[in-house]
Amino acid sequence: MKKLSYLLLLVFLSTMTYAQKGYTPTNENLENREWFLDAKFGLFIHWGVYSIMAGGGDSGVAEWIMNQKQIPIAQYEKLPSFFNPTNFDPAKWVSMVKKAGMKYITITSKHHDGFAMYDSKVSDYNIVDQTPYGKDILKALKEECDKQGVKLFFYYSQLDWRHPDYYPRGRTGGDYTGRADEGNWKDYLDYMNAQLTELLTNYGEVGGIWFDGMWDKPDANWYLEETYSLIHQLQPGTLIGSNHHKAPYPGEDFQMFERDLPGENTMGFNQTGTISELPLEMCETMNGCWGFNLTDTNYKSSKQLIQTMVKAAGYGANFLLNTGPMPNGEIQPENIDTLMIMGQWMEQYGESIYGTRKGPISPSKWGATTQKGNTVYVHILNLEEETLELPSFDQKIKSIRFFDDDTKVKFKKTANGVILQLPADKRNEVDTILKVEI
Ligand code: H79
Repeated sequence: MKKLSYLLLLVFLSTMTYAQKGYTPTNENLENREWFLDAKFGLFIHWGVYSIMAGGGDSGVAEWIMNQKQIPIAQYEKLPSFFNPTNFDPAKWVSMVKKAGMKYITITSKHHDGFAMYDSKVSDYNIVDQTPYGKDILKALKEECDKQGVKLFFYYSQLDWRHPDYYPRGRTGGDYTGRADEGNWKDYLDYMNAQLTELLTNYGEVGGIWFDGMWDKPDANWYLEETYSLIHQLQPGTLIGSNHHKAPYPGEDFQMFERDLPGENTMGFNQTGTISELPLEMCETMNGCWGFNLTDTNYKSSKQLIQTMVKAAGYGANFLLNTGPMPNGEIQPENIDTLMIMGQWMEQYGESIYGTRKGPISPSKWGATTQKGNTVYVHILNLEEETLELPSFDQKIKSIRFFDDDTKVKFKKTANGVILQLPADKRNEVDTILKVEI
């Protein structure tokens, strides 16, 4: 009887626990969170067999092409045999990342199409078994990252348009895929956990796991408890984040925002207004696509991207900027140009971004603030007037100087704070940075 009630309790607990309850991050994990907070700038990489399609002439299509063009699995499966990125040079990629001032890379290990970009033993639907290239690009990239001191995170899609056991189906990957109307959800989760185990066992230290796709089946039981504790058991230091567009669940180590600054919802799917106390990250595209698209030339300017990065830093959030490498293994030249400009900016102004935390004044239309110790950096991004009134800080202001030439900023105390004099000839087109000592 006792045994039965214990069993019932276990069953009850396993259906009720939705995430890693009572999760206490290890010291190593907390240290990695601090590292993450300091790092501020990373490269997101969306690369898969969809890259070959290059959007198919549709500027709004890339890694979603299978679903958007309703390509059955039986046809989509032909793609891997065309994937042969002979110009892939991980040393070049990582050097570019370093020159851009980025501290980490997050790369797609498996996207929604279910194709593994690494040597997976639990599924032969992977780059080693199915492509003429035949090599594990994650392994090569990780080796180079280790050499050059860049951390590597793995994106992993929980959603899968190909696996038969991803059933009942979610909002996407429907009948067109050609799968039978049956499947065992727990078997799918076992498969996913087995792939995650490979990623956390065969590639040395993994910076983090970047989950995506839970929104496809928002009401399913994802048994996050099992997945999150598995990951933290394998590598306690690995940071878990999930792009479920909701407030973080226990077991997650950072919170992410897709193509929106924290708290904003211009995309329509970042429904949660909750900004948690966890480290934050915003991801953004350089044009309108994540994967490589041949016709989407709607590139954001380096000025726009720098300003978004600065605003993200004003929220304390990292900026994870995406590129979709071409099927030949090279990074799009337009993206390299942008990254090099951002890298030059970071070389000059990185002091006001790296290692900072959000500043005393929340980001608003005119700009943002960041802080490191007794220095507050005021970033003026968008201001026509030659004066700016700042609310008073908690601490007394000792001095205010222009970052660019170290000259003093004239300011007047008011009832509410200070009014700064910002003459036009002292202004910087991208970001006028003031160094405030408190
Ligand atoms: O990997 C990139 C994208 O492929 C993936 N996340 C980034 C990092 C991504 N997939 N979808 N989205 C981003 C946008 C989400 C749209 C949604 Fe919906 C709106 C999900 C739920 C509501 C569209 C409509 C999909 C389901 C219903």
